[in-house]
Amino acid sequence: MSRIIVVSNRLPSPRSSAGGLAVALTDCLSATGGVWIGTSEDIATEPGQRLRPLDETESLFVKMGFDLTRQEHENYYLGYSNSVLWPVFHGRADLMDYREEYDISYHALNARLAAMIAGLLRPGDLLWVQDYHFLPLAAELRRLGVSNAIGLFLHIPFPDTNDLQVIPDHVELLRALLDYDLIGLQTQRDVNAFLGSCRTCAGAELMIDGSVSAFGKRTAVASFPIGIDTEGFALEASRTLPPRHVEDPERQHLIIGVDRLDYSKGLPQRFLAYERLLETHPELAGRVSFLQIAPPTRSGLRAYSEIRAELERLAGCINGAHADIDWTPLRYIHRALPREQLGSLYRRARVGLVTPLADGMNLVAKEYVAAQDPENPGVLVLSRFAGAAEQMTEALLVNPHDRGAVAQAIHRALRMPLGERRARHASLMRKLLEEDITWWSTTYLKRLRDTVWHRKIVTAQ
Ligand code: ADQ
Repeated sequence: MSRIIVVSNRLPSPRSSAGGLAVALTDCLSATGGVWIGTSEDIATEPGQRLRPLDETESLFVKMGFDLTRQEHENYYLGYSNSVLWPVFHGRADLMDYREEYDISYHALNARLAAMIAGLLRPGDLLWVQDYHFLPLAAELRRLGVSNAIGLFLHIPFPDTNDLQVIPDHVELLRALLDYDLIGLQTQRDVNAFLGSCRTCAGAELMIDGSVSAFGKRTAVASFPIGIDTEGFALEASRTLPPRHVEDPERQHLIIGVDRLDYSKGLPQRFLAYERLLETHPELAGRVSFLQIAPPTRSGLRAYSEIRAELERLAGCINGAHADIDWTPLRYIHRALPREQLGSLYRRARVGLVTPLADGMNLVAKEYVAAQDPENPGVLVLSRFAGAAEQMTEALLVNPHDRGAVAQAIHRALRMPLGERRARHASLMRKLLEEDITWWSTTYLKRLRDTVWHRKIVTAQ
């Protein structure tokens, strides 16, 4: 059987948020004796030229790491990946900080990684590349003569053409993407955006089977909405007791938000919507409490320290204006929580607030629903701009920029009759169970195999 080789920025660890991904891929990788490649946590003084096998307690697949130098961390990771691609792909071209040294480092890292991977590949191996850190990886591998099947899954949204064109070398990025056999995106919206950009920027031809042809190459493109380990998450949430100090549900309704601290997650807008709720519904004073958990990421980038300062200021203002001796309306926790605590907190919360301004999928929306007690479930208030909104139509869908509408949706969620809550939860859950993380990985890999099979037949004819 052919091995599966996964490449991702981070390697899976029980602590990392790649949790669901690791669950899904462990089975496929173990069955094929596969390899998972990612950056190690060490900083090297010289760019390494070899992949290093890591830690390997009794895992059935091999984890291999490559070290970044401090300069690569600055220029490739914080620079091109997170100051160019991340903001632009999330519709924040205004935050792009493009520098030539970032661009050079990004391409050099991908070329170096390609050379390391090429030395490891056997005929028949399938390569599955994860996310925006490695857009040119397939092109670099093809340059080295690698003809194995290579697929990409992009976890973040694909930008509209106008945004994409802000990146100086966007045509080169598109040209490189066409070296993948299959490009998987989160939503149909992303597929349309990608095809639109290929047409506008590269005069690409769209084929009847959904593939795209440009630069003399052809790539299959489709959406594969990522899921979670729905059953496992639901079971764990029902078994774990909520942490102490969470208020009595009879007295106070809990509203919860859980996000990495990122400007794409719409946190200031969310805080202001909550404030609007308190202003327009004074009878809720002392009866609701909003808990926002937002661990830091990518510290070192200005956009991230700015959003942190803004949230701290807003939280202070809202509590200053509305708190009472025995009531804190908003609690804001700036660190990660253990996953098992997260599940029981979700279950305890009457409202899940997931209101990003742009998001590839958003797994918190799915985890919140999976964690609910089906007999007495809470209600999900979900941004239409999260990829999850394409599937989760029974949530209360909102425009996160519209404070009044979000406040109204929270109010509606708090007052929603039990029958309606159960019905909405049941249909959301049906889909989450059907299209879970295992469905996602098997569907993607099947499509990748079929694509390559089809290519072989066409070439043979
Ligand atoms: P992220 O932007 O990281 O992922 P998301 O999908 O919400 O966003 O996943 C975050 C994960 O981290 C969730 O599993 C959540 O439980 C966990 N997490 C967040 N805050 C936490 C905390 N305080 N403590 C513990 N755990 C916490 C990217 C894309 C998304 C896409 C995913 C998967 O940006 O759009 O859904 O990849 O494809």
